[in-house]
Amino acid sequence: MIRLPRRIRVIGLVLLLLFFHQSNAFGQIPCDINLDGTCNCQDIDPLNAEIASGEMNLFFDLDGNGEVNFDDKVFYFDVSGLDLADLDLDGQVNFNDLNILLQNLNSTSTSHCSGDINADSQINESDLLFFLNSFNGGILTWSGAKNNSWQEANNWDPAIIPFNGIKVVIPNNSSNSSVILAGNIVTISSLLIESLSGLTIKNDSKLILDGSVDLLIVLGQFVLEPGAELDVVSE
Ligand SMILES: [Ca+2]
Ligand SMILES: [Ca+2]
Ligand SMILES: [Ca+2]
Ligand SMILES: [Ca+2]
Repeated sequence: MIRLPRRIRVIGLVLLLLFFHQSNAFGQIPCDINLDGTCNCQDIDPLNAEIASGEMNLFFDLDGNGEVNFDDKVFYFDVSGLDLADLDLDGQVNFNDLNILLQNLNSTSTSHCSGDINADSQINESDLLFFLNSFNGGILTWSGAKNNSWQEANNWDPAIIPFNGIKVVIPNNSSNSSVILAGNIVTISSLLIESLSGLTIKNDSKLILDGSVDLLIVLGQFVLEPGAELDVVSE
């Protein structure tokens, strides 16, 4: 686990305490925990690592509730005016951040700037879902740029195969608008098929809709081949 030198931690703690009692104690840059004059992952990653470790070094109890957990990271980003989905900390949530996350997907890291948004030392679909929810409401839209296969990332915008928690839209203005789901069991949050588009679930496949609102809206074609399965799980 990464730990700051004790002197810096003590100074940082004093300034954090001051900050919570006097809102401008950090001057123009409230996110600079290690006091090197800039705000970056050298400030955030020790917090990320502490949350992931499950330890309770109260230096990192930024919201002062006696526990160190993800809420403290949320608090840090809140007081710093940053977005949790802003991986490169440039003040914007955009494709640069998404590309960082996709490059590091399915790896082990405690770095926020590599993509561990939820501070559990893994960069995985949980972080990707968190990112997409902030980026575009957690929606993947069919483009059909390559062919008609659901399981081809390049048929989606952004180019990610839909996964659990994602809202899927198959719009009218797409290529290869007769989408085929074959050879897979897929769970998503909701599905919208617009009027000139269609989806066929092949006989070896299953689509599970597990969400809370607008789970299934079909304005176009929706074909379940004999043996194909559709499960609708309403929360
Ligand atoms: Ca700093
Ligand atoms: Ca806390
Ligand atoms: Ca950014
Ligand atoms: Ca993570």
